[in-house]
Order: sequence, then structure tokens, then C-alpha cells
Amino acid sequence: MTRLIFLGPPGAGKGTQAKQLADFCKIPHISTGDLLRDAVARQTELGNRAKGYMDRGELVPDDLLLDMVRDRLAEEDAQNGWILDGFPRNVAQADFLDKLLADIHQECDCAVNLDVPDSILVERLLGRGRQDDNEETIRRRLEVYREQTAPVIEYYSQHDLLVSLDGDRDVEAVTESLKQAVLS
Ligand code: B4P
Repeated sequence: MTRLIFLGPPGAGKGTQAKQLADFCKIPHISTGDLLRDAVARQTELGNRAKGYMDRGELVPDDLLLDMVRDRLAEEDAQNGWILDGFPRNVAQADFLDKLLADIHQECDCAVNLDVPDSILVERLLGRGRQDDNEETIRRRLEVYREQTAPVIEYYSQHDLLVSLDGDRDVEAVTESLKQAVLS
């Protein structure tokens, strides 16, 4: 059974690679960014509260997000494996996930970190053009990543669960090395 976490700065290719691998393994790709954007589009209470944070490139507060993750992991299709993309994004979320997985008798296999230089990240995100892909928000997302998400990499390294890969290659090359690193 495959249970993976995808880490890395915005634009590192988390979403791209997590989706490819989830399709390959026939398990759900659970992206907190996608779940939040869906809530924003549907104008749910969560979406309305999350929107401002996302537009500014800030993390959505944990108290808005954690129930959403707990509920998603409890769904039927997540009982045979999953790929979590963009979660956990701070150490408190990593602690929450550890406790949640222990409660539901699951463990994650590893946390994948994709390394890509900042200049390439900015270029990729500006090329994508999502609502939060403007220069000011991207700069803030990178700062937030360094302050709050980079310590999560250390967290998984200390738990001997970290796999770091060079994400500055074409998509197929990254997917190939990912499959070799985490599925063999
Ligand atoms: P996310 O949706 O997670 O957005 P992201 O960090 O920008 O990553 P994304 O997955 O979209 O990009 P990827 O690396 O695939 O989060 C958006 C917002 O939601 C956050 O700012 C925050 O407000 C909120 N949020 C989400 N999770 C949260 C949490 N846990 N706690 C609190 N708040 C949370 O890269 C995408 C681009 O790179 C694409 O255009 C792709 O085509 C390109 N690309 C990928 N791989 C490439 C390659 N090898 N070569 C060239 N281009 C490549």
C-alpha cells in the first residue's frame, strides 16, 4: 500500500508529480490546495474564509484546514493508499498528521521533497498564471515556505522518512526517478 507526502516549495512540481504517481498507483491524489480552491469556487464557509489567505500567499490557518484533511482521509477511496500534496505545510500540521494516522492505524511510507532553485520556481509559476501566481504573492509564498514549511523537511528527515529528489529536470525524468525512489 502506498502512502506518500509531497513536500517542496511552490512550483517545485508537487502537484504535477503527485498526480502522475497517484494515477499510476490508482490511489487518490489529495491536494489541500485543490480542496481549498474547490471550496473557494463553491463559496462554502471554509472557502470564503480561506480565500483572502490564499490570495495573499499566506497559509490558511490550521483550525480551518485540519477537519478538511481528517474528513478526506476517512473517505472510502483513501483506505488503500493516498498521496498527500501540500500537506503538512508546518510542523503543527505534521504533528497533527502523525496523531491522526496513529488513530486510524496507518503510517506514511515516506515524504518526498522536490528541490528546485528559486529562479526556476518563479519562472514556472508566472508561466502558469493561476490567480495566486502573480509576482507579489509568489514572493510571499516563497517566504512562507522558508519560514514555516522548510522545518517540515527537517521533521521528516529526523523521522528517517525523507526522500529528496532533484526537481529541476523535465517532468518525465522527475517521474522516473520518483518511481525508482519510492516504489521499488
Ligand atoms: P498549492 O495548491 O499547494 O500551491 P503550490 O504550493 O503553488 O503548489 P502546486 O502544487 O500548485 O505547484 P507545483 O509545485 O505542482 O497551495 C496554494 C495555496 O493554498 C497556498 O499558498 C495556501 O494559501 C493554501 N494551502 C494549501 N495547502 C495548505 C496547507 N496545508 N496549510 C495551509 N494552507 C494551505 O508546480 C506547478 C507549476 O510548475 C505548474 O505550472 C507545472 O506545470 C510546473 N512544473 C511542474 N514540474 C515541472 C517540471 N519538471 N518542469 C517544468 N515545469 C514544471
